[in-house]
Amino acid sequence: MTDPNRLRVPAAPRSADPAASRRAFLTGSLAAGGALVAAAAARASTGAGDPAILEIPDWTRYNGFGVDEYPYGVPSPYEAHVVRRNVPWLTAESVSSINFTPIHELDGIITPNGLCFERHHGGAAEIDPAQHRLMINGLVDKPLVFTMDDLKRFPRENHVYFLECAANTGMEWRGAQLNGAQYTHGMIHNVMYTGVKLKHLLDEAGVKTNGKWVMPEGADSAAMTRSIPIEKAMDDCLVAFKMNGEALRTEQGYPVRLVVPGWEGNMWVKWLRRLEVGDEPWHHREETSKYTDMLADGRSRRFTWEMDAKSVITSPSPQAPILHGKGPLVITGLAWSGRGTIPRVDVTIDGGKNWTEARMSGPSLDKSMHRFYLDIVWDGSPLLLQSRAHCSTGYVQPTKSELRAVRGENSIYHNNGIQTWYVNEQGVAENVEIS
Ligand SMILES: Nc1nc2c(c(=O)[nH]1)N[C@H]1C(S)=C(S)[C@@H](COP(=O)(O)O)O[C@H]1N2
Ligand SMILES: [Mo]
Repeated sequence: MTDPNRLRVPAAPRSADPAASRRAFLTGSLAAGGALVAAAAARASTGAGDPAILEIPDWTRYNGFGVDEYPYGVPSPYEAHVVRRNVPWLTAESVSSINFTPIHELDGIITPNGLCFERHHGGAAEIDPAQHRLMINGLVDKPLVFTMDDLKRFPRENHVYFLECAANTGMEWRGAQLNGAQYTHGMIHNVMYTGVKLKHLLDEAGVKTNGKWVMPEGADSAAMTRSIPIEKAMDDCLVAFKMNGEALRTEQGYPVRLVVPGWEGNMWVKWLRRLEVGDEPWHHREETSKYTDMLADGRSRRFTWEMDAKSVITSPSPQAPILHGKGPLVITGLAWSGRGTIPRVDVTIDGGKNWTEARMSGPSLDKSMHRFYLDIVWDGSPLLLQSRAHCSTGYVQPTKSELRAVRGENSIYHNNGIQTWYVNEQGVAENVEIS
């Protein structure tokens, strides 16, 4: 374990929003933070004498802001700390970098668009949709070029899928590293996509019998390319233009991205401009070799595209300590599998001596995140928290040592081992490893 304070989250930045600063009378309580929350919870049990209930607050005395203050709504200024965060020392520059979804602050299964982690190799391209085209060429009967309007005339579908970068949890291969679920497990998001089945577009072009691979290419400066077997392309891949009902965000590939359900994020080419059909994959392309898992003997695993079942407790966790002391405690987390659904998650509070089946809540969708809860009464003694996902295929999430026994220590990608958080008597949590 490296210095647990290294990634301690800075205090919530004040809102830069002018409407909020006009209401400067609010800022006194804005700065209060966690201590106040804890105090308020303690008072709730006794009730009497709480000024917050006895006195009329300012927001009740005066009108709030009018309907046109925010033509596009933004979160409450009190939620200003709930943002994507970067780990500056991980990458050299922000255009070829990664940030992380604040999963420790979220609930349910849907990631809000503005909080979806970003991974770009050449920055986020800003594309005029009217000028954008998608071409299908290579081993097809009839090469085609689609405008965005053309794409929107094909039958559409809606699906909720998680996208996980293969490098998610990659820093944890050799031992506990980063102190927060956002950093250890935040290279993931889960949104509802609206798009057209890739199969419809390929059928329109007519794939020749020797067309075995589809090679998507992005319009960004990285011109990212990957190779996808034709079976997957014809199965459930989508050419998507909406996320959670609205247009894709620029950083998620506006105006159109490829969705490759259950498979590693690298294949989900953003700013999609071309799909070349070929008879063999683009092995020589840099990105294909980069995302290869190294085994202990130096050999590499090839074609490891599916994301195996995985889970993490999002709260309590290092960035989401227990602030209210002993008593009722909601333990919650996320589980997902690139091969199906998650019918069951087990949770332990004693480092694996006893496991309890968690309560699943919310939709259980194929290749989507699942939400689980374990509601306990905390006696204030230290906890060793772990969660273990069961995939609908029967596969069970392995421990980190089980994973290392098979994969060695030289990997970065596809780390789906069981995560442990140690919570002390004060409710402070940290990233540890116990097996
Ligand atoms: N065109 C293009 N597509 C891309 C990338 C890129 O750099 N350029 N990064 C890939 C990687 S490695 C991942 S993990 C996902 C990240 O998607 P997100 O930014 O929506 O989280 O996009 C993939 N698609
Ligand atoms: Mo990635």
